[in-house]
Amino acid sequence: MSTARTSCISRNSFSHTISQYGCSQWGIFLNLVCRNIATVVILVAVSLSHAQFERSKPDTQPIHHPVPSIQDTESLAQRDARMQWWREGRFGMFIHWGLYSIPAGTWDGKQIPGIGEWIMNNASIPVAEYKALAPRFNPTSFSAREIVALAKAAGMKYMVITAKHHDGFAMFDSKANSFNIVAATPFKRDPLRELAEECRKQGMKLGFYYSQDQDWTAPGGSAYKTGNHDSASHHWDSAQDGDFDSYLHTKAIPQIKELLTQYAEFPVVVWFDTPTANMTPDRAAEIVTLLNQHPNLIWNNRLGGSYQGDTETPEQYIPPQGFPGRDWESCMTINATWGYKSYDTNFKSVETLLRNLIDIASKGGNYLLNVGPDSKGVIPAAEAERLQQIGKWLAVNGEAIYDSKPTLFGPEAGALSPIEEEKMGNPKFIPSWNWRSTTKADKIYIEIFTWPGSGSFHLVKPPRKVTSAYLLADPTHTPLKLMQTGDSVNVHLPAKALDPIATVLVLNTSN
Ligand code: JFZ
Repeated sequence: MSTARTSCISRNSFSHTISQYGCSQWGIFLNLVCRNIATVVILVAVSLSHAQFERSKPDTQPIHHPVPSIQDTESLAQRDARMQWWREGRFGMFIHWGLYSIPAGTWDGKQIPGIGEWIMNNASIPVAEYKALAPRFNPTSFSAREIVALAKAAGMKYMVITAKHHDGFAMFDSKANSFNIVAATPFKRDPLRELAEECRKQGMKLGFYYSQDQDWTAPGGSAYKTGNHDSASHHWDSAQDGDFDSYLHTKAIPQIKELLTQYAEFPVVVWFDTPTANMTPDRAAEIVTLLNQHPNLIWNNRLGGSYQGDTETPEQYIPPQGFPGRDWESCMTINATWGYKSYDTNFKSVETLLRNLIDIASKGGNYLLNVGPDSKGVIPAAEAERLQQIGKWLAVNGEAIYDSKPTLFGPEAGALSPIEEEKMGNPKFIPSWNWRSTTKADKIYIEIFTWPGSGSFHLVKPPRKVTSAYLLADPTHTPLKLMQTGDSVNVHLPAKALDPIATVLVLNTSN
């Protein structure tokens, strides 16, 4: 189902396995380079083949699918055209929003450990009790206009919202199943329709997350096992028992059809999740038949049934070397939960979030950063503030991120530890946070995190000829003094960084 270089969701077990990266030689090389040079000069760039960061046709073997998907049949040029906006966009907003924003991490007076949107499973809430949240859901402060405007201000180019999460509650107007926000709540509005309208107005792309396999309130829906739940069905309430095919045919497939047809040009992305053994190739093929009717659609690698989709979806981590030959998107929380938890104030700093974005861009991936609106429909202020700050940086420096190509170097990202190991026994990747690099046809960008005390940035054997240099945050783009000696280049820098988090050095280059 997955190759050595793809992350895979293990079937029916709540453990996310990251398989080997197949890069031990690269790692040894990194180690040698870093140990010998980093001690002498902190900011040294060593040229390295950048082929490992480039995106191209998947390097995986074609798999026989009951129904060929768009990825199986299209040409490389068609794929490039289909993926273009997504590759250029680089930065998206993930929105986890649903009934779980009401308990917000607390059930029966007890704080329930784990991610907020899993509360029904983690607290073994009976179906009837969970469904009773719907009449209490009235998020009257929800403003699609404000949320889309926030995403824009953050410099995000697309958003993906939970249309239905594992709890089975549809956040849209569904005729196929009445457990939805229009039919079962006093709110009666369709947030997906409102978001679609605003995205259209404000020039934002919109995608839908849909939990196609796990559904904890529909009879026959799957569940991952937690706690003492039934060892075969993983259910904790007999109301969950039933036939998976009838769940698929009466709820999931009809709802996916609704999502694909009710919102005009949207969704442009469908984000599936947590396939279990129930999602056989034949069942997944029924969904693929629907997806194939929307030839511009982009969908992820979590459908199941051996379909690999368009995008790898590393969750809560940045793959040290990206995913060679694959498009990929790191999805990450802004605190420690996806769905709102009232007491999770473990917010990442703007510095961490921006470094993540830059790190991901330098490795050729996208960053899908999550927000969790509360039960009134409002994105917590601590989250909104951070997004605004990221947007301020991008307003100045976005040129280095959007539509950029990965680094032409490589070792600046860090190295595999010669001693420390991951859980799986592979050498642990130790990131380095001095700088990253992104690339365009005639420019190399160096995003500098650690401002060199030496007063200059030193490049050994730059992969292209450097003709001039300036700082992106300098409004006049005043040329910086260049010193070329032998096969190295020294760029004179001002004494102080222009931005406390990342100052972008632009090198004009010719081949
Ligand atoms: C999944 C969801 O379960 C989660 O609620 C959230 O939507 C996230 C973006 O995607 O996260 C997972 C998926 C698989 C595992 C853990 C979390 N796993 O296999 O351990």
